[in-house]
Amino acid sequence: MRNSALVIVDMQYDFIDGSLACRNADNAVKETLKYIDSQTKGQGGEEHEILDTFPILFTRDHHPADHSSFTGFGGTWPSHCVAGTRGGEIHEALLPYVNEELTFDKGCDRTVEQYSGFEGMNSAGQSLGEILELLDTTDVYVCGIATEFCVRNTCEDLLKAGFKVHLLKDCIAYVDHDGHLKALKEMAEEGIGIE
Ligand code: VGL
Ligand code: ZN
Repeated sequence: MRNSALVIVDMQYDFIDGSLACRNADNAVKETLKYIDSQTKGQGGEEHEILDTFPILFTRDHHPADHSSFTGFGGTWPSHCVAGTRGGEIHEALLPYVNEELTFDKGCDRTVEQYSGFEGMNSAGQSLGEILELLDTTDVYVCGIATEFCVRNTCEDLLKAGFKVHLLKDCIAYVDHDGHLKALKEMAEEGIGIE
């Protein structure tokens, strides 16, 4: 039997309308909501029922204010997704689907830039990969921000761990359009389904 789950990568305000606003971000949020609806139709919208049949997991970029990826602290990115700020919050339209146990933070250590959500941790210290295994997941659907960085690294780690990975191409946002297309092409060559 196939068991599917959805992983929503870094759909946080700094990547949508904040310091690192990405292209197609508003549209990606809308398309993600449509996708969730299409997968959960007929379930009455009850959160627990949705979670039973189609778990939705979230990753968050979650940095301290002096993170080493920020300009001013040795890095190249503007300050973004600082823990406790609006920029670090998940878009409000998605909040009905957010569940603490299924929310995984990464980039928390100031010395490490962690693009992949795979090793992100929930508040109980469990990783995304660990929880997907506990859920007997075979197929992981991925959407979020940004194609070239966190989405790509998360997809590649999922693939390496043995999951079948399906990237929802209408539900992703990106830093650069050419970079996005190049990343999609390379991911397809690696065996990630672009759907
Ligand atoms: C990301 C740049 C810096 C991402 C995170 O989520 O793709 N990009 N930190
Ligand atoms: Zn970051």
